[in-house]
Amino acid sequence: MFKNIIVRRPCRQMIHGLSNANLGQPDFQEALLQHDGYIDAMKRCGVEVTVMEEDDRFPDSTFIEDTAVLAERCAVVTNPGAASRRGEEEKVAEILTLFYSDIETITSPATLEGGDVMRAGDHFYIGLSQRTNQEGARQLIAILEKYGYTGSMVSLEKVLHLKTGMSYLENNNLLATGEFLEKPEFKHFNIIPLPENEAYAANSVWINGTVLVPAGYPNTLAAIQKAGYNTITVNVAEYRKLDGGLSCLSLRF
Ligand code: CIR
Repeated sequence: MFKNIIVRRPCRQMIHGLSNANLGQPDFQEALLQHDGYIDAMKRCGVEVTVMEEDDRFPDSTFIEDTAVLAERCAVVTNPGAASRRGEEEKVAEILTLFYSDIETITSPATLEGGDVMRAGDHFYIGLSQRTNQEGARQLIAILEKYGYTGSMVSLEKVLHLKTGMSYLENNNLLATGEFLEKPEFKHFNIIPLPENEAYAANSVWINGTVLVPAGYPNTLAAIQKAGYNTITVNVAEYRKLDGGLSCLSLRF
């Protein structure tokens, strides 16, 4: 169960964030409203929400998930792989001292972004992507093992981050699409497959028994409900324009 969520308000510069989506520039005012909606949805799941102020130095800083990997027994501040995102993690590390006494860090030449880390029980899958290198995964696994967790690497072919294409919904249920439908390391999960035209919704988020699903993906919503979950739909269309999904917008612990 999660007790806390940390989010970071989008900054005006967000419209210049990194993107390969080809969906046009996000509308800042609309993005602020959608962020309000995201926070409300989180609160409905019974968590305490800490809202960090925006930081115009970093257009992508609202995608706070990439800056840390958090669990009950450890907190790890990452070293983002995208050059324009280096430094986002510093303010996050400060906030984390309110919640954790010891904070570990990923250090160069290692790079790692939290979007590449998917937890299932006490095991952490780490995607090797354009943003997370082998050394990043190696450092994270070594840290996790110190605290009694395990980790393994997953090769990625097409997606930005591991969780762009899959989400663990607890109870052995794994939402997956594309390249992840066939990977042998995930075969033991009960896979809820999503069609290519709803691939964006593979990034949904389990919070204390409820699954937050991006608005506009009816087949995904129905499949998650059929698997027995309460759901809340959240409109994050402006963030999709920057390749960001639901999970990217928060740290959950
Ligand atoms: C980026 O390319 O870094 C941002 N525009 C999107 C980050 C999305 N984060 C995530 O999937 N965890």
